[in-house]
Amino acid sequence: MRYLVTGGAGFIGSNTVDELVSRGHSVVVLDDLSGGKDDNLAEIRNKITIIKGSITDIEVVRKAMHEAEYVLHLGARTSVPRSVKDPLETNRINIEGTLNVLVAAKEMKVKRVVFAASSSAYGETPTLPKVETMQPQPISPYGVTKYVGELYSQAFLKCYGLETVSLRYFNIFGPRQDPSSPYSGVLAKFCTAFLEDKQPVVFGDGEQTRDFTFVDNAVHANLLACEAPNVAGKVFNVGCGDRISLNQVLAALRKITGKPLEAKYEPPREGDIRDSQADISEARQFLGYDPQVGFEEGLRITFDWYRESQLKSAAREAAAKEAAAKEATAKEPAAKTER
Ligand code: UD2
Repeated sequence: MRYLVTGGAGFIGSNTVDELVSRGHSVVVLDDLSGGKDDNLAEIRNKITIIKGSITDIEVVRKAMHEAEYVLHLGARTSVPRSVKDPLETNRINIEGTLNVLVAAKEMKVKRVVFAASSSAYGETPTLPKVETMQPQPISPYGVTKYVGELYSQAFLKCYGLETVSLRYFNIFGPRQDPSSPYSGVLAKFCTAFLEDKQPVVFGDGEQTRDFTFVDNAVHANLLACEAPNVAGKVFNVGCGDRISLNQVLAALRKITGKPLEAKYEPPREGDIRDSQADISEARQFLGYDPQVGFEEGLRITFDWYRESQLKSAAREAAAKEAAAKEATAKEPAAKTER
């Protein structure tokens, strides 16, 4: 099978591409590397086609989609606070970009588009857990764009017969989630804070809760959503069905690392939701989805991954310094002779 993965060099995208490749599929990645990294695909670069370009350019999207049977549309501008700061940019990438993907998919008659939707669509609806039949009430520009993506996906099924499935991811975390931006996901931030013995920053009182979901579960759902029968036009929650507070996350990290780090508490962020928890019965029933890795195990794997990657980059830096020093010494006699 041939898959196009938009945002395939990103966090969830590259983990999905790894799995597709390991199952022997042919994969094209479309990514403008604004959030994604070439490095995320380093180990499989020779096995896939990478097109550097943006989903906001429909010609690029058409080219990338050539002969694709399935499209996993994961390319997006993530982050609630970033969308609050720059709603136009989030709108352009998440709504116009999604529309381009859908238009191209309709033209190319792809079998199905799986759209990366978000739990942020629910907004501050008071009921927990969140069920897909609840009326979405997004409270941030980001949440609005993700919900509009679902609506467009459903409209394309109705108007053009294009099969689409939307997956509302609930706070996905794991290896390759970028910790370096002020807009990075909280678990990436917390893990690296513990590694570097820095105080983790908590926005609010830390009692807000999320259904933190390890990335393998999202990958598992992505692949199921491509092939499950009778799901066109549907929306599914992808989470674990649990609710964990930031203070509980910090306690778990203290346990894993043995470090008694205390958090620094700052005012809550605009657009933030208080609580989030998925009801995953629909995904279980229609997709055959079942969370593969629980929160604590996922957190351990993730923390170990950040530690390993820090060690690797320190080793790379040391090797580069050594090489530079050797080169300088090798040039020295020549420089002396010239004088
Ligand atoms: C939203 C979506 C999520 C995904 C994501 C993409 C919800 C419930 N979830 O995640 O499914 O689409 O957007 O970006 O809408 N925080 C800190 N310290 C930090 C960073 C964050 O305390 O250093 C807090 C933050 O204020 C929030 C919580 O941690 O209360 C989670 O923040 P996040 O940015 O990791 O994810 P969130 O929930 O906005």
